[in-house]
Amino acid sequence: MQPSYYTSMTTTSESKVMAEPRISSIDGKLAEEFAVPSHVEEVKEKMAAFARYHDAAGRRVVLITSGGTKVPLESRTVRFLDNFSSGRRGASSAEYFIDSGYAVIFLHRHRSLYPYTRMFSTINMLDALKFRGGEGASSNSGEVVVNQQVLPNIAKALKRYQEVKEGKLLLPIEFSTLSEYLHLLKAAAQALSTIGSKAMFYLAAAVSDFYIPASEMPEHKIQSSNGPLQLSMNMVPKILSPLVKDWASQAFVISFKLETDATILLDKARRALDTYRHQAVVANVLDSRRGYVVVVTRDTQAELIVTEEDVKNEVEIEERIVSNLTSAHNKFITQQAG
Ligand code: PAZ
Repeated sequence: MQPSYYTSMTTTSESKVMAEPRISSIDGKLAEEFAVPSHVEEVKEKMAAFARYHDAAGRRVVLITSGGTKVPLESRTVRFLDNFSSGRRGASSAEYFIDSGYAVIFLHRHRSLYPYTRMFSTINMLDALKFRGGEGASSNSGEVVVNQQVLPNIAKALKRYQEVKEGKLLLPIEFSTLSEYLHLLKAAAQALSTIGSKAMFYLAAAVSDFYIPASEMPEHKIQSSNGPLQLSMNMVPKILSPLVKDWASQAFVISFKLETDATILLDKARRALDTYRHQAVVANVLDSRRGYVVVVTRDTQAELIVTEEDVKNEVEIEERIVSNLTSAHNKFITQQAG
């Protein structure tokens, strides 16, 4: 008999008729079907201490999620489902939030783009270095220096990176798998609940909607000798629901919505707001995401655009997204206090 993952894909149609699961059932599902990372409590304490420290200094804290999740198909994982996200949006947004006075918890996919190093990610390290005195000098001094022609902006980036490190303004936390992402996001939400409305959640990661529960996953590498592979995957619990209602109910929460079909995008963004009752959705289409997004709230809709001229002037759309959201966060905090 074939194991259950060889049955045909049925989750999409089933999920349409399923009601939103109750919060407690999501908590149960997380514990039962998604392996808990061994360091989750330690990371939670680190995040809570970070939030306390910056709150005492009068700083707001934003939790940014960034990059794509990895969904294993086997428990001794050889193969997994992944997605396109580079982490650029999360990494660049982290820099703009810090420039706007926030402290940032950067929950990101291992090896995705990282604040301050992101612009150098495509450069081969050995092309960026040279021997002092030029090529012929290699055997003499052996002293290695940066090739400023390859890395013209390195000094500026290094200076800013060191200032941020000195000010303890960036707390990087890594995930790879969907399970790690879900448990660490829950831990982050609980850790930030102590600072109430001064916490912002900026959920830019591209998170899988489908997974194979641990109990149904084959242990060993799936064998091609069994014939064509048909996968049946479960729906990932909608973690935004307990995050907004339970774990961080005072916080300012922004989700992101990505579609490839522009005609359904705004409708889906509004539906997400209706369902989860959070503060805003940043809606974007895959191909145009670097130049156009819409920030949707219950009463407003703001189109943010970066033109070719802006790009020549090194303006990035994340600067505009962050500016829009930090203003909205200000208003939110004032309203909550009043
Ligand atoms: O990581 P990136 O810069 O390549 O892309 C950013 C993005 C498109 C993943 C983000 O803007 C986004 O829409 N995240 C949510 C994706 C989703 O709906 O699942």
